[in-house]
Amino acid sequence: MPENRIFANGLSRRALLRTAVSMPLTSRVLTTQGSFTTVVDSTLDPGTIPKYVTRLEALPAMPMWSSYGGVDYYMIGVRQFSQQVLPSTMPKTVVWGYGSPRNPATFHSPAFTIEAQVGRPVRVMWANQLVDASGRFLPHLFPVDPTLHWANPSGGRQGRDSRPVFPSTPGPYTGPVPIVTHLHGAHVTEESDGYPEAWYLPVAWDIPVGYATTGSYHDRYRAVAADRFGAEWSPGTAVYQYANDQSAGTLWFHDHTLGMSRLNVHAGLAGYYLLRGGARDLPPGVLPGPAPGRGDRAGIRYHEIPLVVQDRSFNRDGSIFFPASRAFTGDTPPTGPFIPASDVPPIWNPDSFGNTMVVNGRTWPVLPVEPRRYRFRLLNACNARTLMLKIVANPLAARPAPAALSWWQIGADGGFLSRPVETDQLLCTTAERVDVIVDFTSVAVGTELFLINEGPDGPFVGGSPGKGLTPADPATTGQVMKFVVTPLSTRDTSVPPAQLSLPRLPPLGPSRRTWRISLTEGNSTSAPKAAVSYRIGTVAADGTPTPLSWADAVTETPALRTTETWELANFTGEAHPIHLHQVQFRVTGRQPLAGGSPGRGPDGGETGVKDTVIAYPNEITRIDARFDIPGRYVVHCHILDHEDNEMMRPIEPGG
Ligand SMILES: [Cu+2]
Repeated sequence: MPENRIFANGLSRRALLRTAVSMPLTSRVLTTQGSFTTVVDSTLDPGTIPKYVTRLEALPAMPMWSSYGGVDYYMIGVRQFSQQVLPSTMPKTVVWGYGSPRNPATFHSPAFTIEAQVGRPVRVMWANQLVDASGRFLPHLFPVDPTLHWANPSGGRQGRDSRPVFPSTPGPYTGPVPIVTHLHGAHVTEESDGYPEAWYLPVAWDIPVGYATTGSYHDRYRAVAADRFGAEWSPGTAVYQYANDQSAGTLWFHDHTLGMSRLNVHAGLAGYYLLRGGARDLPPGVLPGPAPGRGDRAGIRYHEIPLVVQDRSFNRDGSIFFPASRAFTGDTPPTGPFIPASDVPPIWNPDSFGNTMVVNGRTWPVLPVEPRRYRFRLLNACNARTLMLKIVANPLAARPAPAALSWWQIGADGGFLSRPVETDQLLCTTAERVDVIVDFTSVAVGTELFLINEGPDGPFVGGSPGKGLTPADPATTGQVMKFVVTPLSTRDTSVPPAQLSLPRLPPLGPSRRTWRISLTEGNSTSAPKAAVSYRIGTVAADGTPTPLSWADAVTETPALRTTETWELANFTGEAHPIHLHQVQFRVTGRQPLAGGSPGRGPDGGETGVKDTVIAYPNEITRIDARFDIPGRYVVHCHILDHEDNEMMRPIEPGG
């Protein structure tokens, strides 16, 4: 059976490497009774999905609830609904998304964009509305592994936010779903940061007796919010306030519930939060625009467009596929033993890769563009996939494909770079944002160009296409979207990117101390090549890693208003995108773990402020960060499958 055929039907390439080539098109799923059953594979062959038949959804601005006293107020619900993610000739997809309850048409996955201004606080009531029409809770769309250290509402107030103990291998958790929302990249006080243990269930009349309805930190932060900005948190909600006292940048929000983020985000809980204005933005008109704004009339032509890129696999009924058993990865015996008979979680898998590319909630969309400059805000919102993005004339060209147009990167994560960087290929791993200009000015009307992906169909270990890296399947995940050049409607008055002068980046000052962080993989004692967790820990004086767990005491207490270095020593075989909350940091360089090399400075796209950085295998990645708000925050890997299984640690700035 050809590789692509197997890959096309929902099995990851990693799984392929570890399973017999004669594997039938069936998969084994764990039933709710905890036993295995073999079912006919129901996944949709991505080769049967027509590409470039659906127009890109530009993602409108999220409507505001009200605005007074210098604060913008939003009420944002989380709901379940159907969306035409696949082309309109195919079934709709049940997703979760954010929206304004006053207008059900605003619910979308990914969310409509929150447009915020520097210096003007935004207050959001985040409401968990995952209930059906009769007020019953909705179970998760995907199988929830209850053996991780996770929110665990069924543990009650004593057992919530724990790793529960089971007498026999459990099936998936099917109870009410907790949510908690994190604004990624925000300079924010702790009660509004979306701490993983500050989750809450929806208000539903059938919540089982004895369940915890909130996480361990919810009550304490409710009191802090009431004290700090007078917000009342009613059941099923949390009210967060974002000061927006940071540079203009490309932020995004997503779910952060302990041990469930991979599932809640995969179901659709992600959206953009664009922060504009202030001293570190460019005057209006310099960059291509406009972007979608609140209350726009229909028919406006946008020249700044957010692009949220995600990989997904679908079932033939249009639903999103997510593995129901560790057998999916194929690195353990398919029938176990699993926890408690071994140390292998029965449902969690080490990395989730989809076989279909989705942009702004549509598979392989097409965007008509004029012969002018466009500003794109790119976000990799995949669970685990690293993207290498290129604009080419032939999407099926042999990899590495020749670029037809270059990217002009002007910003990353939390703000602008020190100068525009021209490049053929953008490397963008999970949670990273890239702010780019593409100049279509000289492209003939009628030309078709393609956004392709040359990143791997599996864990990223470094390298580039043709140099130690096998690019994604050119027929499926190797393609992302299409541009079609249409006649110019109005003159382009934006500044050509080569002539742009970007806002100056103030220096952070010298580093006063170093936090040495280790990244490690925990392997099973029964299946030695199988990862059963990923860890963030410390580094001992002799350079060896000390892996720690979410449950261990805080070991990093950065000083306030002081620049300090974080060394991320990666002892695993794959790259991990490491994210620090509260701060925008500077990448200062990388060095082999073994030493003996002078190392290298940051990549061209890392010369601005960042909140997520790629830590390559067998290297130490160095960043400088300056915290200035005391409280409890987290540092974690943004491969969501890792984050959910121990690759996250609490930190206490000022502690
Ligand atoms: Cu990781």
